[in-house]
Amino acid sequence: MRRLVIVSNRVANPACDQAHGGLAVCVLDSLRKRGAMWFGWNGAIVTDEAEIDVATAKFGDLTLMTMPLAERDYREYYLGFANAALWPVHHNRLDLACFTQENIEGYRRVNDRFAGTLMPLLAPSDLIWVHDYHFIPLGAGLRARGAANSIGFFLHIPFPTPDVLVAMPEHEWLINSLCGYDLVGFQTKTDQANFCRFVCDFMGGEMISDEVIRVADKLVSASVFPVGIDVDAFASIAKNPKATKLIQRLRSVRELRMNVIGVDRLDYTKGLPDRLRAFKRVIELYPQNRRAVTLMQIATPTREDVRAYADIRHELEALSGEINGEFGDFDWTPVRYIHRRIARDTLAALYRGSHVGLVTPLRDGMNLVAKEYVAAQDEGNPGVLILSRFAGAAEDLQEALIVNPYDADEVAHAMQIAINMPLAERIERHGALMARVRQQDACAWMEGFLDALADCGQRRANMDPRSFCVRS
Ligand code: ADQ
Repeated sequence: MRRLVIVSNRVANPACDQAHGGLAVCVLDSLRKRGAMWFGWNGAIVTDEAEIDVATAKFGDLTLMTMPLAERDYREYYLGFANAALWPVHHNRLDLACFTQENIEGYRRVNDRFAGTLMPLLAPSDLIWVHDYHFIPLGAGLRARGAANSIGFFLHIPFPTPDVLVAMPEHEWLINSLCGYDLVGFQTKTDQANFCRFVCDFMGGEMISDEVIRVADKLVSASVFPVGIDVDAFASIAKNPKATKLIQRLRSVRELRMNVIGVDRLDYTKGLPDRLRAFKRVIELYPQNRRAVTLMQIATPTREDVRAYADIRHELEALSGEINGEFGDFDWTPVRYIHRRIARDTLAALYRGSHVGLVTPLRDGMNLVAKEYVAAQDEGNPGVLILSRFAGAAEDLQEALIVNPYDADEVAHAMQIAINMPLAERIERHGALMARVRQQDACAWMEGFLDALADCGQRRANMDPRSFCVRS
C-alpha cells in the first residue's frame, strides 16, 4: 500500500486520542494501519524565523512531522489571511473580511516554507492529501519543486459563489493553485458546483465529465465527500455507565427539564446570537415553555485574537444575561451559557440527555455536532434535531426539522414542534437520520477520498508528463 502523507494546519496527537473528536480518532486509526506521515503546525509560536525547526515523533507506522510558526507568520498567515480573509469570504461574510498585502504575502510565505520543508521528505510513490483553506497553494508549491505525486485537497469549509469570491484580492491565483491538485474534495454538491462554475466562467475551464474539469493543459477532478463521524464510538460513549449516571444526576435536580442543547465553537458563522433570539421567541410566543424549557449553550473559545471573535463573545454574553434577567426566576435559568471546552464523554451524555439539538449555523461546511447529536440519542426515546438549511449537513439530513436560522420565529416554531413531537415520529425521524449518519461516517469519507485520489493517480500516469506543469 502506498504511504499516505497528510498535511493540515494542526496535527492531532495520537498520545491523547481522548482529546480529539471522532473524526481525528478514525483518521488516526486508518493512518496507523496503512503507514503514514502527518505534517503541519505544532501549535507553537517562536519569536524568530531562525528558530523554526522540524520535530519528528513516531507512533508505530505513523510519523508526525511538525514545526512552529514565527510570530509574524501567526499574525499574517494564520490570524490575518486564513482567518480574517479566507474564513469570512468562504462563509459569505465579506463585511468582516480584511485584506492586506502583508497578510497575503505571509500566507504565500508560510505555504512556500511548508512546501519546501515537505518536499525532501517525500517518496515518489507517496499519496499526498492536503487539508483546508490554510494550505490552498501548498500543492502548487510542491509541483513547482518537481513533485509528480498524486496530490489531493479537501476543503472543510464552504466554497462561495463566484460573485462573492471575486471580491477577494488574488482569487485567481488561489483558484489556479487549487486547479494544480489532481483531486479537490468538497463537503456538498453546492460547493462543488460553485467551484466548477467559477473555473468554467472565469478561468476558461471546460467540464469534460460531471466531476472532471480541463483548465488550460491540466485536468482536475472536483468531487463531493461529506465528512462524517465515528458513529459507533460516539454512540457507545453516550450510553456508557458514566454518561447514564450524569444524565440521571442532572434530571434528579431538574437541570435537564426539557433541555435544548447547542454546542459550537464560538464563531460568528455558527449563528449563536440569532439562536438566542429564537429561544427568547419560543418563551414569548409560547408562555407554557416558561419554567419548563432550558437552553444549554456550550461555546468553546476560539481564535480570540481576531477582533470579530471578541465581539461575538460580548454579544452572546449580553444576550444570555438579558434573557435570564427578563424571564428567569429563583428556580429557573432559561439560558445556561458555558464558555469552555467540555470532555467528549460529558458532551455525549449532554446530547443524549437533551430533548432537542439546536444546530443553526448561518453557514457551515458540514457541521459535525448535528451528526454527533443524532449518534448519541437513545433510539427508543430519541431527541429531535433542528438543523439550519445553511449547514452542509442539511444536504443529507433532511429528516431533521430544517430551518432558516435568520428567521427567529421560524426557529422558535420548529422548537415548539420538537418539544411536542410524539414518540413515534421522533423514532421514525431518528432512525432515518441515523442510517444516513452511519452511511457517511468518517471511514467512508476517508476511504472515498483516497480511492478517488488513487484513481486520479492512474489518470496522471497515463497522461503526457508535460501536462503536469503548474504555472506559478
Ligand atoms: P468546525 O467549524 O470546528 O469544523 P464542527 O463540524 O461543528 O465545526 O465541529 C466541531 C467539533 O468540535 C465537534 O466535534 C464538536 O463536538 C467539538 N466541540 C465543539 N464545541 C465543543 C466544546 N465546548 N467542548 C468539546 N468539544 C466541542 C470545520 C468546519 C465544519 C466541518 C468540520 C469538519 O467549519 O463545517 O464540519 O470542519 O470538516
